[in-house]
Amino acid sequence: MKNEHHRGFATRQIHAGKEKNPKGALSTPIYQTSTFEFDSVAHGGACFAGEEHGYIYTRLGNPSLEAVEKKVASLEGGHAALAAASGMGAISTVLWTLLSSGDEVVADETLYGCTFSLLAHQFGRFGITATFHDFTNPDNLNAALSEKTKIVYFETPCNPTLKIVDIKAIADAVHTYNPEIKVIVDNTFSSPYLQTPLALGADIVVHSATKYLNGHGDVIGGFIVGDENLIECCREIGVKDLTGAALSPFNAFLIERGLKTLDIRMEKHCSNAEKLAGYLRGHPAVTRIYYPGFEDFPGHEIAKKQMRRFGGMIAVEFAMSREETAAAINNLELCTIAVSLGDAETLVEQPATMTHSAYNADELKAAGIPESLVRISVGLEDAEDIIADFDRVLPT
Ligand code: LCS
Repeated sequence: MKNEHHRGFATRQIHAGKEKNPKGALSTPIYQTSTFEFDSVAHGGACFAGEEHGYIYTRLGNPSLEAVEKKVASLEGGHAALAAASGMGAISTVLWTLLSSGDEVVADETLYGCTFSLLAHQFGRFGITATFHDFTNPDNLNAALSEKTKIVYFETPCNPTLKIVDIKAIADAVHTYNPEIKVIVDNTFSSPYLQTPLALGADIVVHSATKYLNGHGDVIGGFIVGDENLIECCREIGVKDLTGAALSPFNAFLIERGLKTLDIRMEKHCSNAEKLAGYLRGHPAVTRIYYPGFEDFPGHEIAKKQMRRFGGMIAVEFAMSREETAAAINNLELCTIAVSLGDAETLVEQPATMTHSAYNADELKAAGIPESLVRISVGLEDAEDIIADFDRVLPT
């Protein structure tokens, strides 16, 4: 797209990354191929001589992936992006690419369960340590950094408590301590429509594209966004040799299609969440509600500063036992009990037993995740119908 940097978000979500197709196809075709034809075998060390467009093998690159990579890079305001087979594929690819034995990761303590498990329970086997802290207090971060620190890692809003971390404050503090440390932000809960961490000083953004980016609950995918050097390393070392976590061309097509409506979907997710949160706040069965849009939510002012709106996620504690809560949730008819988030359907889950079951009881406590917490990914249905579903099952 010409003059891409001057175009608005909606224009870029539709047009960025798209190449003029030689056959005139409007949408990027699905290049469903594992390998690419060479004109001749390489000679004299000049490998890749046959593939004039630079495509060799889909694990290393493919036109369907390239189109969606360019779109995501544009939306996040990054130089380049790399598609991965899942959010965990993206996260493990960037971490394995950047870390060596003896290095240290300093992470926020509230993370998606599998990210936490990778850092807390798996990396130790390879001589990489991770320490976990509450990044809402900058003193915790400053005390944790050391000469071994290579990566500072966090989400905001955090999964599942919606805790808000100040991206600019953390990036500034880390880079003042040592500009070589890479600050990685998982932007899954916001999507680039609501928040762009690179513009606030982060070095790298990771995504589970399974969620809002694709938005239709039919794909597992992920992205890494950063400078060209980093993305090339992640491609040529990370995906190629370490993880092999390449996205399939068909899933690249679906994500590219989903992204064309990201802004209008996010607006509706945000509006519906606002309405549901407002209803739940006034309900006698609710004891605590976690929603960054409320003025009395810790981090509300930071969210206002760094996010366009407050997102489509809510978490709730009820004035009921864990069993009573489960019984009420099990009676929902419209809303679906399921992990994942960011889909058209409203999804309800219990982190302690589902998405965050990798945390043990002490780790849940340290991360501020109550065992009875219920997380709601507010969908795109009519808000009145979502509210009516909860109203029917909650005791008054
Ligand atoms: N980062 C965040 C913030 C996530 O919420 C997830 C998945 C991932 C990374 C990993 O992405 P995946 O490999 O699944 O594409 N979160 C999930 C959740 O909350 N429910 O189910 C999956």
